[in-house]
Amino acid sequence: MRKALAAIQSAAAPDELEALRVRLLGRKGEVTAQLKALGSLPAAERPAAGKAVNRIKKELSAAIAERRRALNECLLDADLSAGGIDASLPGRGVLPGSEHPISRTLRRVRTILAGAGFSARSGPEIEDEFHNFTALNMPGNHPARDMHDTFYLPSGMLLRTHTSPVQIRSMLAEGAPLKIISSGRVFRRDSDQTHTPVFHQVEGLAVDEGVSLANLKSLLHEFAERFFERKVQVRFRASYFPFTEPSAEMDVRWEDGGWLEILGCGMVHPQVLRSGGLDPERYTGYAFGMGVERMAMLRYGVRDIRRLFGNDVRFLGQFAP
Ligand code: 2NL
Repeated sequence: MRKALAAIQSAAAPDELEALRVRLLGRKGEVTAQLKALGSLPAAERPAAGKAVNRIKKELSAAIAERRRALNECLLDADLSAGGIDASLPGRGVLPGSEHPISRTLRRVRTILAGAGFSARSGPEIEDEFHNFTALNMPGNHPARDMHDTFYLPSGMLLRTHTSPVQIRSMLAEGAPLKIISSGRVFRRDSDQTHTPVFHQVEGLAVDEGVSLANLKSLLHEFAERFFERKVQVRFRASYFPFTEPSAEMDVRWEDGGWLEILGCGMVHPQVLRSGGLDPERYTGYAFGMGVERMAMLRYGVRDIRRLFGNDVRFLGQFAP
């Protein structure tokens, strides 16, 4: 027994240890032979002898297992210090990514409007006062400028407070007719349950001869039904924006019977057409704008806007298509 234990301790490689195990505990091994020999003992001696052999078998098994573990560890250490790869480690695991709910909503809105003939335009996030305010019928002393909580840069430029300056630039660069959407990040100094300093807008603008309020209403009704994927009732409530006249807000009838505001719209103010280089005697236009976060919250039932910006993968993973 002591010799067997010593042999196990000094086994230098897994193969050697395995040969030892077969010799001791295998079917034709020494311990097995002793177990078989029990049958030829006098009946009175059998229980005690049997117990002793079984104890030896257990001890040897344990010693072999321990030695095998130690040998494997040595091999792994040698492998690692030789710069090898530890194939015994579990993989890191790969979590599938998913499109952000804001991106999904933005893509959805753009796709629907593209289907209605609007093509996308983009412009700078750092703007000047003219394109962000003055051209939109908000002169220097206009109170609506305060409501926009603008971030001003030391240079006198500003972070755009809406995507409308893109539409002004497009009117100036391309003239009429025009049927475009602009979307992207906008910036306002505001932060609470329903406001973040950076958020996303989509705006649409259609200018041509004979564009009417009826055109605007039918487009937006159709848009709401495609966005929410069901027949919806809508209503237009009179409102005010400096850049449209008349102005309205569109509400959608919700499942609980209440009305929910989803966007603002109106006929482009003649002064704004003029700032865009267009003749308001010849052309009319409609425009609308919506907050992408608000649309995403309505569609996905998110209550706190900050969830959309928390980058919590447990939250974001729920929006895989
Ligand atoms: C809202 C409402 C609106 C517009 C945006 C617009 C742009 C030009 C001329 C006239 Cl260049 N109007 N944009 C018009 C009405 C409403 O946005 O609630 N946005 C989140």
